Amino acid sequence: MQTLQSQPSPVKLRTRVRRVAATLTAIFAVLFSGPLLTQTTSVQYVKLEALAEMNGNPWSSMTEFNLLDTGGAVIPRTGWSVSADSVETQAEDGSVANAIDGDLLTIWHTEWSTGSPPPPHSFVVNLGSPRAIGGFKYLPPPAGNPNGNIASGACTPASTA
Ligand SMILES: [Ca+2]
Repeated sequence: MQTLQSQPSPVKLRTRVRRVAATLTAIFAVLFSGPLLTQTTSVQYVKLEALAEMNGNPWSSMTEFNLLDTGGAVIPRTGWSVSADSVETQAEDGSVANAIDGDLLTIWHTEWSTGSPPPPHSFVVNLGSPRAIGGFKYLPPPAGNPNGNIASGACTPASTA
């Protein structure tokens, strides 16, 4: 009787990818996260502005984006809407909503197949209603394809989308 035990099922592979991604989350979240540059009591819109990519490419991308409350806890993303200055829609699904879907296998990516607009790139969150924000966490694209990994930028309250 043959056995295929050495062949991981797609489900197992997906779980492994998620474990690796979760580990990377802990590492990279430290590299680019922090308090909002301008402290305010309550904001409805927050803008992440990407100024440079780690390899000098014109793109920006991210796997997940979170905001923290003033105690450092992750704020639930229920009711959020997000927008960006550029989104790749032709060669891959680089939808901006991919950055807040909780899926480590989906990313927001700026346009690259029919043009590559240069930075700065902006990613704006509308929280739906004002609330106190203490910081943010940026999860870059998976290590296997670091295109768009934001090397420098700023996260600030924004007045509108
Ligand atoms: Ca995602």
